[in-house]
Amino acid sequence: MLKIKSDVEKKTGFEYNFVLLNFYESGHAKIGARKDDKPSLDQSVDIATLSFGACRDMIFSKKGCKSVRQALEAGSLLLIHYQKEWTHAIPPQPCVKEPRISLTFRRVWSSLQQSLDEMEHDYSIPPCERLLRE
Ligand SMILES: O=C(O)CCC(=O)C(=O)O
Ligand SMILES: [Mn+2]
Repeated sequence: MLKIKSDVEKKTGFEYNFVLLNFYESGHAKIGARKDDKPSLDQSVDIATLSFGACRDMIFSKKGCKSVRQALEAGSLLLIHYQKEWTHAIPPQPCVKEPRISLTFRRVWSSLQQSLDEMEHDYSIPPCERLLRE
């Protein structure tokens, strides 16, 4: 993981201190629209998303604008610069049968615990997974 982090930092020019792994078992797994605007995130550091496995689409949306669809292929690295009005989501794609993993590298200001608490809220991690982690 440290080697991947260092490669991502070389490519992007940012330094990261937090990584979130999302596992999408199939095209049925999705994440809803979000802004990644938690207070713990350093918004001056773009979030870098590295993709593995199945190609999935990310949809960028803003009120009054046409949505933008970006395919995230295996091995691709996407940089998301924080913008107040835009959200991003991974919609369901039931025809996709293969799993996908994404690593999103972030820079957080605050304590690891505070960042984890905020993300837990954002991702609605069920209590059993929370217990396993503790
Ligand atoms: O899985 C992805 O590619 C993106 C995940 C994401 O944007 C997030 O977890 O905030
Ligand atoms: Mn995100």
